[in-house]
Amino acid sequence: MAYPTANKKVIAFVEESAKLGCPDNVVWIDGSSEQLEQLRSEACATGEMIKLNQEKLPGCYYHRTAQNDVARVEDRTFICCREKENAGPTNNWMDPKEAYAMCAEIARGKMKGRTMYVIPYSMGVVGSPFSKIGVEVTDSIYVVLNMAIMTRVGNACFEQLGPDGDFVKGYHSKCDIDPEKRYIMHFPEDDTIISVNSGYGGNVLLGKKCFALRIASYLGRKEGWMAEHMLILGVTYPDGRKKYLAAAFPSACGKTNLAMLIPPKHYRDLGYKVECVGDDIAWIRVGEDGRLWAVNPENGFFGVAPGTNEKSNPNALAATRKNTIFTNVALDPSDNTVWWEGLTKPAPAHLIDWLGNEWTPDSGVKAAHPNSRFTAPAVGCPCLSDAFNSKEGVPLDAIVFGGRRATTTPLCYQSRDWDHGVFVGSIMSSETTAAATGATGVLRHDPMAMKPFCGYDMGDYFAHWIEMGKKASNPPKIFNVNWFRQDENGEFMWPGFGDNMRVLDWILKRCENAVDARETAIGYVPYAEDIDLEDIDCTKETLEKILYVDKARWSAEADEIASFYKQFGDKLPAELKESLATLKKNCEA
Ligand code: SAT
Ligand code: MN
Repeated sequence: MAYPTANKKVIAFVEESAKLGCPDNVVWIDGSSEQLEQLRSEACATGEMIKLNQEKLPGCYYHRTAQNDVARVEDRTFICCREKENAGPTNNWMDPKEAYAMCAEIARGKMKGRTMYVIPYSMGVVGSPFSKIGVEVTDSIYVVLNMAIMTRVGNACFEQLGPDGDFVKGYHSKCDIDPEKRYIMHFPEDDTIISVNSGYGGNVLLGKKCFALRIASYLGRKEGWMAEHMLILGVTYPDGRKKYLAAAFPSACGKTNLAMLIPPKHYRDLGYKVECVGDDIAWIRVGEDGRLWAVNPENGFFGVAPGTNEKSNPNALAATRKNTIFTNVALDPSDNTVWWEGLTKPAPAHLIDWLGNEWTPDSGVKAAHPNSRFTAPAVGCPCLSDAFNSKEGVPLDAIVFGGRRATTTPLCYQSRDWDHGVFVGSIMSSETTAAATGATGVLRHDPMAMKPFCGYDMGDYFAHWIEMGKKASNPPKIFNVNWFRQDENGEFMWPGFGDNMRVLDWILKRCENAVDARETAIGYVPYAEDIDLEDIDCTKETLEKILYVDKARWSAEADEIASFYKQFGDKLPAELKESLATLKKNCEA
């Protein structure tokens, strides 16, 4: 057949893949709207997708995954580098030879009776020096249509690649959606990803976590840049100045909400605006000016649906009203639209739940899966930044880390300097969420929110962070936030959402030395009077409580960190050891 590319490596990869999977046909995705529309009709004809009410939700579709396939599977995700040691203590490892052989055995012939689609895609604006090309083969139309939202798909990627360019290879096959044979395998030394027996987002949209974080973090270390699990947002001031920050939070901790935040009314009245550059992933480089510059390599949002509503995140909600794919939410059969917990109150009287069962508010189960998702094109977001398509990205003033912590970690604090900031990121811990399989609400260490996504030894990753600070003559300031403090009754003490603007405001003021801070055992903490409390549902007394640094708790935390750090052995940078010793000493003083 005639191929849409002369790139021999692409052709060889596709031919090998077809030999393994034995599909009935091979279809090359060209990125045209006609081809995608054809695939949508096909998916609707087979029941893989349902067309939603096209008046209320134009271009929107609905999909259910298998019941056993609703989240990332961290225990079945592997880094397959030649030396086990290079995967580090926080990753599952398998020998690449063994992993290739095992996957081939699992995947062999599993595309029989199916079509194999070849998706050329770009992470980042096609033609930007930041961008990288991938080719994913898959036997799932759902994957094609999601990739066409989340990445820049089509023949322009082949033009960019040229006859000899390298790309990240991704092989995905649903196989039998057998959870016992589900594997998400990364071969960073070969720029290769293999995903078998899943049809769920983070396991199968290989441009996202697999490429843009696991493979890219490995490439970043080799090539001197960073791939991070971070949103990127811009704040425009009343005088027109713009400032940008990147923020790392674990999955399902509100990155999309923060990235699309609407400031409180009195900020808006003054002319403050927040714009979204990205909600999940940042690729960061040192610019000629010595600052760190960030791009969002994605082209859409794969956001958590439950809790998204007109109040919590009107921008995300607006983005989902057009050309969106909904996965595992509930269907409202009265008008063929979608619903999820928190969308409206009260809940509709009758729905079809994410499992396809009749549902009423008395059913005693959730109508939408807690990790149900929307896949929405970035262009549909009303607060999308002008810089979204910028080839250079945006310069960062601040980097923010944050987790879900009921106690101990204050609302906000600033690190003393870059190296201490790396420490602050490395000691992040957070309560687990429904974004990954396993128990939720369990406190675990999640350095830089990268525990599930770092493609190499995390000790080396910390060292790479320290190194990046040395390479940047004017690096961003580093902060930590915690929106999730709870009182004795388990009630959240900080209202969060748009009110987080008040904390961002303090952070950006600190970046220009425009506000004082209190030096504490853990770093610089805001004075309560410097956090704007106009028209907020939070008293100064409560604010003081959540800004308080409890040395006894932090001393215990330091011991905990010491035992967490042990696993990194010699790879733990001296700078982090020093910061830990300082923390311990400060807590005893
Ligand atoms: O499922 S994804 O990995 O794409 C989303 C997430 O868990 O952050
Ligand atoms: Mn994420």
